[in-house]
Amino acid sequence: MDTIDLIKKISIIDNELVIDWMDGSNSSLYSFWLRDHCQMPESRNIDNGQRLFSVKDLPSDISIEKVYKDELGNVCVIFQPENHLSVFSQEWLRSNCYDLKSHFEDRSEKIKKLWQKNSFETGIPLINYDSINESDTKLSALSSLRDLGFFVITDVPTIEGQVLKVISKMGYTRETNYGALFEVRTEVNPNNLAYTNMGLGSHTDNPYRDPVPTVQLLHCLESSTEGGDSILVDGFKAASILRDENEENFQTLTSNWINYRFTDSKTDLRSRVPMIELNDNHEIIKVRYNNRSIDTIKVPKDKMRSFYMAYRHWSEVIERDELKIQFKLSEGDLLLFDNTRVMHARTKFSKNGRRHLQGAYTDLDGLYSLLNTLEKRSFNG
Ligand code: NM2
Ligand code: OGA
Ligand code: ZN
Repeated sequence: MDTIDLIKKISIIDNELVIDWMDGSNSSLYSFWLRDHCQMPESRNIDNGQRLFSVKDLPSDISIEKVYKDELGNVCVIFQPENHLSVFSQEWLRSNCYDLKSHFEDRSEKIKKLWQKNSFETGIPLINYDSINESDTKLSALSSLRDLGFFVITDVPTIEGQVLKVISKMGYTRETNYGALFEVRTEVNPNNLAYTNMGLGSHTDNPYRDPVPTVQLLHCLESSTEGGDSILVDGFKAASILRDENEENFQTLTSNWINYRFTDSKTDLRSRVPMIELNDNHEIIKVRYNNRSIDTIKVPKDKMRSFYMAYRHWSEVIERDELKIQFKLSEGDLLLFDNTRVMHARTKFSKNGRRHLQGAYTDLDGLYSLLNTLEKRSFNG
């Protein structure tokens, strides 16, 4: 046998496959789960690995009749009443068993490196445009996106539309009513306060759109005004501070959903979502907040007072100086951030001089897919 034996003993107890691992741990795998995860060619397409049956096609009274190791060390299981043979490699069982390995998770606060102002004493994550096509650069940039929620690309050619070229190197553009790309500069009669010289408080973009664009890019083409600094706040860190300071306020914002809305002459976008969203383990997975776009607040009458207490507390936490990193984008800088986690803001800027950013949206699914692929490749050498 050329593979390392990971399993000391296998047995069947109470319709579960019980594995005593060499390292002293144990697993107990339910018959139905095991049959459903059969890896044989009649259960999975050989080429793409996709499952060929529905769980309803399995008999409801599945049991494990027999289990043994073959000469290669694979675990062979006979299921009744189908008399079905499934062969599992030991490695597959070890990396998939549900009692030792937790579920895949890339959105939760649990797997992120939460940060605040003093977390970046050695600088923020920067990538140079010249190396953007290299796998190692993409891997480290996208790891920063997953772990910290943002990175900055420097020396991006200051050519109109370049932000879309950057997206095309990593994923797909998320087109919206603002266009495939949007011009962030002072306009006459703007449909959005982003298109003025006003300062903007900490916010996430488009909370009135469901699903929200999950990644935002801002590419600086011109920057000669006074002010107009960029500010970032880790929304997950802010939400965790809210929870530490007042758990009830935190609960209030996760459980009372509100409406956001954006309207102009051609558009009426509406959503009903929580400001802070949790997963099934009560971990923070998403923040949505833009004070400019909150529609009439309608929460149950008996919740209104506590809602306002929590909402006010939250709006104060996200503006704390100790949470903010502040920097000025120079011409050629491109800021990319997770719009479900990192809140952004800007300081007001002078009317003299010019400030022109081109913005666009993309989504985390495509970027994380590339990251997962690059990680697998670098892991396998
Ligand atoms: N812009 C820049 O989500 C928002 O309304 C913020 C978005 C107009 C695409 C501004
Ligand atoms: C935006 C925005 C920030 C800036 O366009 O969504 O928040 O720096 N702009 O102008
Ligand atoms: Zn914005």
